[in-house]
Amino acid sequence: MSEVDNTARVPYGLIVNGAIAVAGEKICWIGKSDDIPREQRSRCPQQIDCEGQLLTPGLIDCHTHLVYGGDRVNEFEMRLNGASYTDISNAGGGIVATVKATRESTQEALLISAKARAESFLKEGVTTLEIKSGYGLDLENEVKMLRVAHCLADELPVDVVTTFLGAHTTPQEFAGADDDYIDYLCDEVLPAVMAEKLVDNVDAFCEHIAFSSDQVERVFNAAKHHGLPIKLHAEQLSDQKGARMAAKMGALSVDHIEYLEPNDVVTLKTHGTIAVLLPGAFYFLSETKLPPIDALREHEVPIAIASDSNPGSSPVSSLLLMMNMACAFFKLTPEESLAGVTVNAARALGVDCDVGTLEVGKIANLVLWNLSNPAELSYRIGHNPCQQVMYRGVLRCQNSN
Ligand code: DI6
Ligand code: FE
Repeated sequence: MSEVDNTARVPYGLIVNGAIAVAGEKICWIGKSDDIPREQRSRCPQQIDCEGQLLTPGLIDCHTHLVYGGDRVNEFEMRLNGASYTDISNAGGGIVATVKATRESTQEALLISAKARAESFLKEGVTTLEIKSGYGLDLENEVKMLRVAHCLADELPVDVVTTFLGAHTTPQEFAGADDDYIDYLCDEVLPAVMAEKLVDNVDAFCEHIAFSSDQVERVFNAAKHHGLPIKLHAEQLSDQKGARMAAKMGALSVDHIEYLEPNDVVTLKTHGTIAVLLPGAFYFLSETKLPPIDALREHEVPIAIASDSNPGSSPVSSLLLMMNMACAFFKLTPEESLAGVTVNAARALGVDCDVGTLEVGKIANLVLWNLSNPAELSYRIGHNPCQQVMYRGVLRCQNSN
């Protein structure tokens, strides 16, 4: 997908018989292979014949909870025996169960399990992963989770964007004192993770089982005080008007949004907020309420798609599967689906200056697929056509690909 010529919209921005030149870690030329200037050709010591196959930007998963201890397979069974996600959460399971397991895990153990999950995404051409905290919920354990996310970036050929999600739910030691917990996050935890340079963005869970719009607003004001961009888990289970509040505060994205009223979509457009759809959670929680897709299209709100990879509501390790589910459940077109894990995912993370499209000056994160029609990326289920990945101008070796 390269920059699209405004005069004639080309589906997927596809260049047929295209070529791309890379210098260092950046793209330095892109166009028709017949047009490649001689000096560009001679500048490239290595030439790769892609044999007419599809080349896309590296995929971006802009919403994951990849670092956590334990699993929640028992809750999966409970739900299939009649309990709801909200019942389990209210009975002390749900997010707090994973908080307990995460607090009991060492940094090393968390790294091993998160690395295995990350590798599944990398095998499918993911070159940027967002990773949230939010299963520590105290200073020591939020720091531990964020350090693991940074270790993943050091150990794997992937860019990691970290998001502080201290306001995921109220931990047991603050039970009945949600506002005190919000004070603690704003006054102690956020300044400390900032001082250690561990966070890029701040997120929160605005829901009846988590925090009110007013409480989230306090966290967002603290984030702004530190100059951090904000995003929100909004309208996943009910309409709390969180998305509207977040957009007005300039949020990069609002995520889930099944219960967002179509009338509120215009606020996203006005403030440049991206809609992030999470079909894995929709599917795994047997949700039936669809996000307001028609209104998003009507107001031209960019749509991103992500895995929400987490043990409770979306135990997913495949972004290609999310592309298929976005088409199957939300009726996105395969073109919208690919934009959802590339250009719009980059916007949802505020990294679109560097990645998300194939353009001169952007980082050379490229995926070569064993197919020629881009719609096939969304079409097959459980099939991985990823053939080769270039990360920051360097070919990933086959076994870490
Ligand atoms: N919404 C989600 O889908 C995840 N967090 C959130 O706020 C699920 C978290 C979990 O169930 O562990
Ligand atoms: Fe989430």
